[in-house]
Amino acid sequence: MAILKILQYPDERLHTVACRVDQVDDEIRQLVRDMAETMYAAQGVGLAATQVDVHRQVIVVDTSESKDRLQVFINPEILASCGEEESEEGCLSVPGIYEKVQRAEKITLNALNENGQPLTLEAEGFLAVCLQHEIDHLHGRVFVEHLSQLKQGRIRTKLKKRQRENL
Ligand code: GNR
Ligand code: NI
Repeated sequence: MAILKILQYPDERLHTVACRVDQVDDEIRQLVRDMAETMYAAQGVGLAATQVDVHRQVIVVDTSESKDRLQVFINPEILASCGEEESEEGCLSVPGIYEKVQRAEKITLNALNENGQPLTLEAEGFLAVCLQHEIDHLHGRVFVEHLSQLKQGRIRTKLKKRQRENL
């Protein structure tokens, strides 16, 4: 197991589009384990492979209170979505920034689990928000890109400044 380095916005690599996984093998399962360890260590509720600079369609999520309900989604695809809901989001790649984002309220999603078995899931509430946030990462989109250009510019400046100071 290993804790992986999480890319920080505005790192250009966060805009890479992830490739589909054509075989769920031991290498992918190792990635899943490392991503889970990294997510729990960072106290996140989800993590996309893009955030650890691996550009494959792999997501881990755990929205449980007890942090013992890991969910793995490989090649996730949103089949249907309905409703609209606005909620405050944060991101491990954009530390300290919390902003309201509009998302679908309910989604139906298709994916493979860590054993390569297909699954279909209907999600709503916080899980639906997280899954949409993570799938965005796989498409090279960070949540701040749902905000106005003005806000994006401010966040960029703030994080660049902070990263300079931490050198
Ligand atoms: O830890 C996280 N919390 C969170 C809160 C509201 C909406 C989405 C998220 S996902 C985030 C972890 C992360 O950055 N995943 O990509
Ligand atoms: Ni994120």
